[in-house]
Amino acid sequence: MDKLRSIVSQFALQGDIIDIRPLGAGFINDTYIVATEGVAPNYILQRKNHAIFPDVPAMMDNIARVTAHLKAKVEAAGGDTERKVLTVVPTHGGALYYFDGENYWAVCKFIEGSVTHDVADTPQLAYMGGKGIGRFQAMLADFAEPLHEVIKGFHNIRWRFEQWDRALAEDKAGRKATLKEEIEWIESRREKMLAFWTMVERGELPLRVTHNDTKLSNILFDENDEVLCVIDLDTVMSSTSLNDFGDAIRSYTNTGAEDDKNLDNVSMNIEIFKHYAAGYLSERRATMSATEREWLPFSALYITYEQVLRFLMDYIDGDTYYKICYADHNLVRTHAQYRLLQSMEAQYEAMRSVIEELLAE
Ligand code: ADP
Ligand code: GN1
Ligand code: MG
Repeated sequence: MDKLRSIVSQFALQGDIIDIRPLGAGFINDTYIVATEGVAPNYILQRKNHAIFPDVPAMMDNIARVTAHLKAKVEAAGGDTERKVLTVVPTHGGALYYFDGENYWAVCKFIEGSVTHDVADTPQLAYMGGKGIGRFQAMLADFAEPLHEVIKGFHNIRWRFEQWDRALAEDKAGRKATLKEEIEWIESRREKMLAFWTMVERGELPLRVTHNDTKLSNILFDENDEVLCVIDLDTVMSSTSLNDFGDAIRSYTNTGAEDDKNLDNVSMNIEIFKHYAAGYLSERRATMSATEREWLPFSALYITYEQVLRFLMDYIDGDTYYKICYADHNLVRTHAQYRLLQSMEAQYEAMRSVIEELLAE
């Protein structure tokens, strides 16, 4: 606590600190809420995962520029710039982060009266989430400056296969021999997934400013399920907007948990798919290319497949990337996400019909 206090004291905060407590259950960073006395704002303190984000200053530069752009948009529309966009709090010296010799830290304002959800249990919530991500992308459509690539090839399956081939060759944890079936899940779909990414490489799918981690818990809602703002901006980069759609579908439509041990719980809920897509298209429809529209349903398969690969690869590597809670956690996640992928594949034509109907409206 004293250590955290001394870190927080580097930042230009208002008010006296009462308490610093851990918050949330992200897989990557360590998040704390910093409570202050009286009317001063409360804050979020995060230890940014330097092993995963090799260039934290570049990442914070992306976040600062993107949030400045969003604030200008919200202000122009007469919205509340304190609640509808994340506010990064600099250090006393004006830096966007503090390096304590070992770790990188960053602070933003805590948005009061906000809630996050782990499960999209109502169609309304899915619709609102889709609208929130659609609006986020729409507001950033005229952001023309280049963004730093904070994690190399984040949703680039060609790069993921390079990592994958290396992981299999090295077999660091000696687990490969037990994973024949799971490895085949990946290999049997390799060409299909590469074909999708080839469209991005050829410019057939345009590059846009994207969030890249659009799971439900990365949106703050108000008490009426209206979206306040999109958070966890660490991975904001340039990519295909379809990744944000696909990753949200992976997260929202799952009838089970991402790490469900009971695979019977896991499937894709097509109703939730429909409502998320309706919300998303209400903001994005006019600005999407024909190719983007065509590949919306496939993006859900692509990102879910990528997630199966990433969890399995981390298991093969000996659990070095994702935080785990027990020994086989990454393998359990692999199986649960694979079950979701199978459910999406089984409902692929239904997803296509939903999108066609929505676009015909
Ligand atoms: P991680 O990268 O570890 O997922 P997040 O940035 O998503 O970290 O934050 C973790 C959780 O902390 C969020 O799901 C949300 O509940 C809460 N949180 C983060 N930032 C804010 C904020 N500015 N205001 C209110 N709650 C927040
Ligand atoms: C991580 O940071 P968090 O927990 O929101 C990961 C995502 C994965 C997700 C799986 C930087 O997201 O890519 O999809 O876990 N973020 C990073 O739940 O790797
Ligand atoms: Mg998060």
